[in-house]
Amino acid sequence: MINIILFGAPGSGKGTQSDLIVNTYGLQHLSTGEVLRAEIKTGSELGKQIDALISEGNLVPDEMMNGVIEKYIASLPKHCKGTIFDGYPRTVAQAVALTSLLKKYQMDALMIDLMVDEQLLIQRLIERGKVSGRSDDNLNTIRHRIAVYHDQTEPIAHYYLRHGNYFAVNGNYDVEDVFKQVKRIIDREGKR
Ligand code: B4P
Repeated sequence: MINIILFGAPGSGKGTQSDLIVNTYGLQHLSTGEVLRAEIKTGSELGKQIDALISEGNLVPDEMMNGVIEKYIASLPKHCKGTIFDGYPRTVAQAVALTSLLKKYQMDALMIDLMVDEQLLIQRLIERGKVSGRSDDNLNTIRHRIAVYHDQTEPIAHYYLRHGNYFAVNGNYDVEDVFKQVKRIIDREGKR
């Protein structure tokens, strides 16, 4: 079993690489961004609150996200090959919660950090905004999301670095070239 935390700034390619990993390795995929967008689509009161936070480029509260992950891990089939955590954890509190949850089920996870230059992140998200219809893919919100990433999310990389299960990838290349790097890490670490 291999659990992978796909990490990186907004637009670094977490969702894109997750799809390739799922197709190649048959892992389960949990995108917290997708879970939240699905809740917004239901039109529920909770969805409205989430929508207001995401549209401004802010994170949703840790307790809400940790609850989602707890339910997800408890529902995993016994013989699954592992999970890609796409967009989670995004704060140190979420990282601490994930570590203790995985421990409870005798599991661990490695982190793959997709490192992309800021100008390229902005360019990709502006491009995606032309077709995604996402309320957070506009220049002002993108800038705020990147600032939130540096402030609240980036410190998690040090947490995994300290625990010795951190791997960086140069995410500036095209999708296939980034995937080659990701694949090398999974093939090597999956054998341990
Ligand atoms: P997410 O849905 O996680 O999305 P993201 O960070 O915007 O994008 P991602 O990195 O997946 O980029 P993608 O592959 O699509 O988060 C959305 C929001 O939800 C957050 O801002 C937050 O408010 C909330 N949220 C989610 N999880 C949370 C949590 N745990 N706690 C609190 N709040 C949470 O790539 C972007 C674009 O680039 C695409 O158009 C793609 O085609 C293109 N692209 C990708 N790789 C490329 C490459 N190598 N070359 C060229 N183009 C590439």
